[in-house]
Amino acid sequence: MFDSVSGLVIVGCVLSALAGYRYLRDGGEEHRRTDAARAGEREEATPDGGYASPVVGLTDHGKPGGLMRWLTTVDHKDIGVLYILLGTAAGLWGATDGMMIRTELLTAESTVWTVETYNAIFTTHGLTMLFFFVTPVFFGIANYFLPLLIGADDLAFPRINAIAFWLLPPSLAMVRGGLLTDLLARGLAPLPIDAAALVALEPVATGWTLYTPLSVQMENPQITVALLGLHLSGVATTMGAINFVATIFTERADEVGWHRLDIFSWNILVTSGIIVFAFPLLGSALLMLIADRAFGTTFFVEPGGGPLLWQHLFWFFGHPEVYILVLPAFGIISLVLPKFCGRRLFGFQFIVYSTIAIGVLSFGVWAHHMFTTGMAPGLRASFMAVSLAIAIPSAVKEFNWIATLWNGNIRLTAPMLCMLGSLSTFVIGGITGVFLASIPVDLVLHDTLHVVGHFHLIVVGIIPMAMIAASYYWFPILTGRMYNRRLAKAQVLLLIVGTFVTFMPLLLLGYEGLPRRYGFYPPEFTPLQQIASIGAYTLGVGVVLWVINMVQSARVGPVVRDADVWNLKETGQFTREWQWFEERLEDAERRDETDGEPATGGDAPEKDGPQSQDDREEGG
Ligand code: HEM
Ligand SMILES: [Cu+2]
Repeated sequence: MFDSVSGLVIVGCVLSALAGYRYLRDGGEEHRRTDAARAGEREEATPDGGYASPVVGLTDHGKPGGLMRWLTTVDHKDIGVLYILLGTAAGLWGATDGMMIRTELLTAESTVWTVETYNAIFTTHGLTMLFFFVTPVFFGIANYFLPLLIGADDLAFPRINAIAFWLLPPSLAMVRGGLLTDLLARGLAPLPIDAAALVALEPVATGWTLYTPLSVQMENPQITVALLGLHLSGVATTMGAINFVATIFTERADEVGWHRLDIFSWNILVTSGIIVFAFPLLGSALLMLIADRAFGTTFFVEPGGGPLLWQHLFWFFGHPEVYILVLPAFGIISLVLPKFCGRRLFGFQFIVYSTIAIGVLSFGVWAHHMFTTGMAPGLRASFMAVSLAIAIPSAVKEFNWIATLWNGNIRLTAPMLCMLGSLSTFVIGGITGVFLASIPVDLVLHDTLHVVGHFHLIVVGIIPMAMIAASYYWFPILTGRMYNRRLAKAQVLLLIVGTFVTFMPLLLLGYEGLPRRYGFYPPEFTPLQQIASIGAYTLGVGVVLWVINMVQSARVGPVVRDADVWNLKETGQFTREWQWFEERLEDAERRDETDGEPATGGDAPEKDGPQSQDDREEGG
């Protein structure tokens, strides 16, 4: 059953990737013409980003067409789109796992999936979401927009950028093997090929934290494959991060000094810094774990280093990882929020400092995941102190965002609704973290659904929300068209309601003592569990509506002709990426005038074309 549902998802992902590819191919045609036109006009690369550089093969011009273009591209915008597509597909896959978890939890008994399958689903859910959804999508957004924001031609190392991306699909396949190999083995069944080795690979069921001794003792050979896949994804992520650091340090336009670096790029810089220190450590720990499994070493089992060594190494990576996930989202919030308040970000400098402080402190709190392991009380208390301290820079951000809203001229557009949703879930998600950081509370709540509620309020309430905000905010730049605003608002509201309805009950279930990671539970917990599942389905509907809006609007949404879609010029917030877009539109217009063709060959009816004033001042 697990296999067939997931099989359907895979088929769905492949089909949507194909549809996306076809769309990109057609859209790409148009972009290429624009860039070629521009390259003809201006030979030199200009500092406001994304221009064709004279080096053939590194940017837009001289690209092959069709599939070859996407397989061989080293252009930051193309790679950005690839990252976003892969990350989104992985996210939808991981979300399907989530729905499957919540479906099992509708009833107190283990009725829908077997216990083994349930263990596999929550494991692959976590691994897929963390390693293949969140960071790839943010890397995609950063790939596309960071060079535009800082006035760079491309990333510092375009080829490394491409390699870093292309390592991800194989690592995803390795981590999600078991399922994929099962499908492959079934496909091979009619042929005279021995697929026994493939059949032996079962989905990993260790939990995303891969705790030893379980992850060493379990025989399933797929675990080793998945560990290698995770290692590979770590290599890819580290390469990407080094590239962002190098780009921000060396590729900024002359006029973009450190004091003028935008807030999104600051967040990507700090995130990349954390990655550079955290991921190699995970990589080493993974290799040691593989050695324990494959060669009988005892790094993480008795009588060697023992299971606690794994926990220390894992969480030394694991806690910084949660900030690797969330800081880019904070960056998007800080960038987009002021645009719809008609005023500058309150306390820009403090937000930058708080981001750096989080980056540093995030390496000093890992043992708050291990308060119940019996470590020395003095040590435990110091981890508690640093964990409470890390809430301060987080709170600084929240207060600065609220201050930005204060007396602002708020426009309730879809991206702005995402911001308001994120700000509200962050209050609860963040404060539950502070409670958990105090030892006496954590001793009671550790390993209960309360912890799951805490981090999901943040990872679901903020991260996809920021991504979706970005998808709407920059939709005109990405597609040249406008999304369906009504559908967008409805969709965002569903997500906000869905987040609270799904994860608030988990906080309560945890208080009542229900442990995490079980597919069955005492019947008295049924009502709250069912509410949570209804919330999850609401989230699901919200996500499907988002996908529909994206695909449909990219195909037939009204064509954007005025780059100031959000009326940013009025408040002096028409930032670089929009200026770049404006030039691109002007170029297209000039080109069409000389060609004597209408401004767009798109299939949108003429009357939908120009942005009307009402459209722009929506909600204002
Ligand atoms: C405001 C600062 C925060 C504090 C003080 C804090 C504190 C904690 C503590 C003490 C735990 C361990 C609970 C336990 O297992 O008993 C925990 C778990 C967790 N937190 Fe936070 N947290 C904070 C913010 C965040 C953020 C921003 C994220 C995500 C972006 C996050 C994600 C997680 C995750 C994923 C886990 C659980 C990992 C697992 O066991 O599977 N936390 N947090
Ligand atoms: Cu932590």
